[in-house]
Formats: sequence, structure tokens, C-alpha cells
Amino acid sequence: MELWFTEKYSQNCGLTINVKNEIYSERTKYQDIAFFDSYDFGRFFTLDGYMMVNEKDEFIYHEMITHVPLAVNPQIKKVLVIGGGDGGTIRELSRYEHIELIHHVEIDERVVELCKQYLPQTACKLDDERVEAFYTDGVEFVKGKENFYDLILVDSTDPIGPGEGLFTKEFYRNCYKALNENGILVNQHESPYFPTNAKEMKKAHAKLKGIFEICKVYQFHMPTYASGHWLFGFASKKLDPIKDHKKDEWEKFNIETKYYNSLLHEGAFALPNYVIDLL
Ligand code: AG3
Repeated sequence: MELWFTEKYSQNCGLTINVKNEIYSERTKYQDIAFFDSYDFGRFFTLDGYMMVNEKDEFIYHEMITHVPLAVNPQIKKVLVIGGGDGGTIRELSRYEHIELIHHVEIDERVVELCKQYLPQTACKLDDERVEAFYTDGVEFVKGKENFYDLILVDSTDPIGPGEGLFTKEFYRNCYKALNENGILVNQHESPYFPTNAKEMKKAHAKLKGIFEICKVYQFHMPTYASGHWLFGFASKKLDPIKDHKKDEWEKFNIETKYYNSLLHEGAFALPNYVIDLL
């Protein structure tokens, strides 16, 4: 008997993956989590039925969420990661020796525990000595923090379920306060293509625009997320992702990447007209 995982992008189309085995699943306090082994994407896990991470294409998302801001401000030392319980974002951050601290705020401790057990490819640096973990809601965590972080990475799910609060004005305002004057916020920004995703991405962008001086989106190609065309938001107080791109400084770090490079950094901010029209 064949087993297929399907995530619907609309009523009439979606992603479907032939699965070898379901490895584990549970209903945590916050969401359904499941791990599978597949033929084409290796081990993958889902939250509430949505593809989060698979072994084959996770490098694209995790390199793009991390190296873009580090190439705009290579001095980043204090980082806050909200979400990202799988650890892929922290794995990429941990490659920068000069980063001093990483506060990791994940609402669902089970995601972290299970990824440590079933997805070591991404979870391998969650216990790096610079990482301090807080199992709490990111929305609450940022309240009252002032002028502290160089970078906030919001590695969230879609804006339905436990991730919803991470797409609100109040949250973005508190992130703004929590960042210092060179501060950058990068957030998971949905896809511009299918109407349900595009609606959310448009809303998120409009909210951010009212709060941060500089507010851009950049794109990357993600085979297993709806339409394969996904975005991150780049918001900052004064650093511009292109004008302040420190290509040479970043290249000196000598970080080996499979997707990100300096040319692509600049190209990622060049958007198709239909995306510009949504912003
Ligand atoms: N964060 C989830 C991105 C959104 C996926 N959405 C979807 N499949 N409908 C990924 C976590 C990686 N650290």
C-alpha cells in the first residue's frame, strides 16, 4: 500500500509526496506534529499538516533567513530567534564565531525535543553554548525589551494557529523597541502566489511598513512550499539590504553555502511586478 502526504495549496492543487513510513506523530499542547521518511525529500516534519522542514531543501530557507542580515551587518552579536524549533536557523547562526548570544524563544518545547530526536540535521546546534532557550510565546517575550538585540529572526509557521500573534502590529512594535539602532528584523513572509498566502503576506507587509523605517521583502525558491516561491520580510531602523550590503566583509567569513551567495543577495530583492503591486 502506498502512503502519500498531501498539503493543499488551494481547493484544487497541492504538494504530494510519496512517503516510506510515518515515523512518529503526536498532538502537543499547541499543534499536531508528525515526522515522515520520504523517497525524494528524505526525513520531513509537519505542523498541523503543513510542511515545515525536510532534509533536502531546508538549506535554502535556513541560509536565506540568516546570511542575508549577517551580510548587511556583519557585526551582529546578539540575536533573538522566535520559533524555529527545528534548529535550522540556529545551526546557520552558530557558524558565525563572533555571535555572542542567541536567545531562542519557541512556544512548543515538544517541537524542539522531537526535532532533536528525529531531525538531527537541523537540530544539531540547539545546545550550542551561546544558545539560551525560552519555552514561551514570542509575543510575550519581546514585550518590555529595549534596545538590546542586533537581529530578530521570526522563523514562524503560517499566520494561523500558534504563529498568529507573530503577524500583529503590537508584536512588530515590540520587536522594534527590542532592537538597537542598527537592528534588523527578518520574518517568514509567506508566498506571493496563491491568494490565501498572498493575502497574509500583503497584510504583514503593510503592518511592518508602518513601524520600521526600511521595509523590504526578498524571495527564494523553495520546492516544498506553496508555489515554490517564498518570501522573507527585511525590516530595519537604518540599514538598507542593498546599499549597506557588506559583500566583502561577509565573504571573509568563508562560510560555505549551498544556496546563498553575494550576487544572489542582491538579486533576491529584485521582485516581479505582480509582487511589487502587492506591497
Ligand atoms: N517555517 C514555516 C514556513 C511556512 C511553511 N508553510 C507552509 N508549508 N504552508 C519553517 C520552519 C523552518 N525552520
